[in-house]
Amino acid sequence: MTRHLLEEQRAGRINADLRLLIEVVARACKSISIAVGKGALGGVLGDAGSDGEASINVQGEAQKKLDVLSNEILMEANAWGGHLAGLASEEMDHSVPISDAQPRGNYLLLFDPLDGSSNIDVNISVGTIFSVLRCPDGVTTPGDEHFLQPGTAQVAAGYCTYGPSTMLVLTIGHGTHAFTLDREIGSFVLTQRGMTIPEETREFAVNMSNQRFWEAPMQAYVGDLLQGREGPRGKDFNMRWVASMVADVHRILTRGGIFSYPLDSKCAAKGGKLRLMYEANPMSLLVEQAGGAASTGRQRMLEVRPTGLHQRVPVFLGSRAEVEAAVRYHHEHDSQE
Ligand code: P6P
Repeated sequence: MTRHLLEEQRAGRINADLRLLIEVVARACKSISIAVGKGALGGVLGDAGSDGEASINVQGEAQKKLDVLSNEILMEANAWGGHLAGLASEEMDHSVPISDAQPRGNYLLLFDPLDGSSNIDVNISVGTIFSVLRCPDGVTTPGDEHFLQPGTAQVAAGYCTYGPSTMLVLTIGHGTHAFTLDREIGSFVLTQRGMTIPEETREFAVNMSNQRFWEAPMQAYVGDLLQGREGPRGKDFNMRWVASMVADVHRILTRGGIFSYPLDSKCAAKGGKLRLMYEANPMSLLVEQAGGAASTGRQRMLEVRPTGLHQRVPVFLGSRAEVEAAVRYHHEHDSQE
């Protein structure tokens, strides 16, 4: 990965500070991979909290021990990196500015330290998602408001998936590339340059148990998928749902598909289920850089104007033609209202 990033730096597509920041995050992901890989042997499975009291995060979700540990690993790795002005995490109510005692840089790092963590205890792939923004000029102690930049402002985005192999998938705005962790030498090795999502797909990823709660356009869209070749889409579809966004998105980046977590009546009041700043935006940049598309169903994801650090949005992303089809169902529905 170091060689790849140095080549990007020589080509003028990245500066040393951002290169070194990405390398700090990658090293933290290696540490998380080791902790996740120990499973029950590491004494870090199960819920966080003590005396039988669950630890609840800002999302109102029970934290897993590995959620807390992963967050600590990323915080500690970046505290003395010297490339950041501030950090924000799914696991923390507010962003944290780099203190005066620590070296400061010009970037803002946002992350979901361990997404899909409900899958940890059943040994299913989980992952770390991260997004990098520039700290606004003249701001030395950034607050939450300085993180509220649209996805188009990201200078880098990536995830690390802790699966059968540990893979880090990264974009700095010039394609999406995959690196596989060689555990014997402890380095991420470039294993796929220029990931490309097929334009068309026959595979969709959604949690079907929410079907009765979906909005009408989503009901119509998925209903037509399920009719297969006898229906208006004229072809049969397959379904996958890991319930770990990193695993589902990695499959789509690798072989195509559409991933959706739409609005439903359970989460509509919150704006959706998935978080914009450190789930939807980084994943959307990776997908667009691989030739795919990403939308809320009603607008391009990367153009959403953030209003809150933990803001939630509906998500459609993946094979461009299929995302456009899903968006058409929403536009046709809305235009008839
Ligand atoms: P559900 C994991 O908690 C997560 O945030 C994403 O990784 C995943 O895609 C989604 O929620 C799964 O949600 O409702 O199917 O459990």
